[in-house]
Amino acid sequence: MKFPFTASIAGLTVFALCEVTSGTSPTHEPLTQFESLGSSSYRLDWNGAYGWTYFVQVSGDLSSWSYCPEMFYGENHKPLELTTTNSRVFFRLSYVDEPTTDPENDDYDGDGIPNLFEIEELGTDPLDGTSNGGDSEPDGLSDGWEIYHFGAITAYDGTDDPDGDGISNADELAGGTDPNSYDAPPTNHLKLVVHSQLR
Ligand SMILES: [Ca+2]
Ligand SMILES: [Ca+2]
Ligand SMILES: [Ca+2]
Ligand SMILES: [Ca+2]
Repeated sequence: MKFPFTASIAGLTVFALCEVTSGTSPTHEPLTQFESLGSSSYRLDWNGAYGWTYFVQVSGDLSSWSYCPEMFYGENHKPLELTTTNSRVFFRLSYVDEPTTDPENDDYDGDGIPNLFEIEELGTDPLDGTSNGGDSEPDGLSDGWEIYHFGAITAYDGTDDPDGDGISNADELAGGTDPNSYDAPPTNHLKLVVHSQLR
């Protein structure tokens, strides 16, 4: 569901779209407010909800969108202030209504890369698991996952096991475990039952 609004400010036409891209409470879409701060600076604000996470995307043509490298969280979030010289600006506000207390380190799209790292370091989509930087080597590990964990895409391959826990990097990625931290293998308890017979 979308509800766009427009405003003309000093010859600059600014559009804002509020679009629901995730969540299960479409009846509680945040009411957006938009204002000019002068000198091509703008403030976007909305009515947030406790425990919810918000992402803001910006576009100049409604075709190419970029995430603002900042996370917004809860009812007392900080409004977004933006300066631009573009003749037209569009905003898209997305929210996730799954309650969380650690939105920056959560991984909403399940690609193994935390939300904040996606928007701040990689420029990938934190709400799209296929947006992970690709696999340019290729070694079965997404570039984004490798950069997050190893700082480079050439440090290790999918079959390597730098933490020595017997779980390859490819399996750590698939299982959502940390490739730099020893994960104890599952313990198989062998139960020995001895039957004796009294004569
Ligand atoms: Ca992610
Ligand atoms: Ca992603
Ligand atoms: Ca490992
Ligand atoms: Ca591990």
